[in-house]
Amino acid sequence: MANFSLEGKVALVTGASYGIGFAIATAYAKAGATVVFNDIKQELVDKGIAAYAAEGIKAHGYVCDVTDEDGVNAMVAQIEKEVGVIDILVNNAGIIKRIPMIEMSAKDFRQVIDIDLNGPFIVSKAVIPSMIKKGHGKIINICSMMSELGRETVSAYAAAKGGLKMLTRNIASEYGEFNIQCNGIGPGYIATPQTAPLREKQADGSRHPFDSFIIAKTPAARWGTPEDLEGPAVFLASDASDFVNGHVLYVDGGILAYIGKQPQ
Ligand code: NAP
Ligand code: GCO
Repeated sequence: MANFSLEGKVALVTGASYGIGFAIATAYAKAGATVVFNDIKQELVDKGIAAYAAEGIKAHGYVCDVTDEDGVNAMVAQIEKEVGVIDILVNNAGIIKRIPMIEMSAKDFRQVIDIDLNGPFIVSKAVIPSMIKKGHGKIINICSMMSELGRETVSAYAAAKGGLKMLTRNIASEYGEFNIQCNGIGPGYIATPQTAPLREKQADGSRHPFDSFIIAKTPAARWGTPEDLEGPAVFLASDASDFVNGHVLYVDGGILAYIGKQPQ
């Protein structure tokens, strides 16, 4: 029988004070892992530690910006010293800027690419050497619908998440021989702070037009929740997925399979 346990494993989930990262890290703790997370502000790390404690989880939190290579290397060294070698890495930290492309500054475009694509490169590069020495490792990159689809105003984000899909495949290709599996999770539209602007009630109390659009585009006819990602994330972090490599598992309620409900 496949082993879904994470007992004895150290899992680093980036940007996991709240949102999707928090849900994944919480699921990992419940599967037996020791949870480590980072965020860019001490106050958020402190809030995250308290939130994990409220779930009965003793999480290890570090202040670190995933785009700062020296800072990431120092954090990984500190984790290895204080907690243990990282067995599971989830590259979750990410931002989005919703600006029409021809109105977006190169600075804004670069910032999204830096956090959403360079960040996963930097953190993966920092943890792989110890995974090679240990003889196993799991890297899970949080991709997106925008790894496959475009839409207005998210050019930088789609470019980053499309690149992250290919970085996932390349890490899988380059390090599979060391028993390191690198896969992606592609969440659909999930109710978190990142998508709150797309779900805001209108002045007349009606749904945001984008909210209605997503309901029509999703066979499950609902937004996803961070909890919907827990099972897929545990699977990809566990020994049960040791022969799954270079795959992006879309957890989208069926959006990518569906043309969308005919407007009534
Ligand atoms: P979120 O609520 O905005 O949380 C993002 C987290 O990343 C925050 O804790 C944030 O910390 C952290 N972060 C941002 N920049 C960072 C940096 N430079 N270094 C370290 N941490 C950083 O987002 P979410 O909805 O949970 O999304 C998490 C991941 O899932 C992202 O990669 C996102 O692109 C992806 N995703 C989300 C959805 C969705 O519908 N929500 C769907 C598909 C994919 P601060 O608060 O300090 O900025
Ligand atoms: C957007 C949303 C999406 C989600 C997610 C979908 O503005 O279209 O923020 O990009 O965050 O990435 O998978």
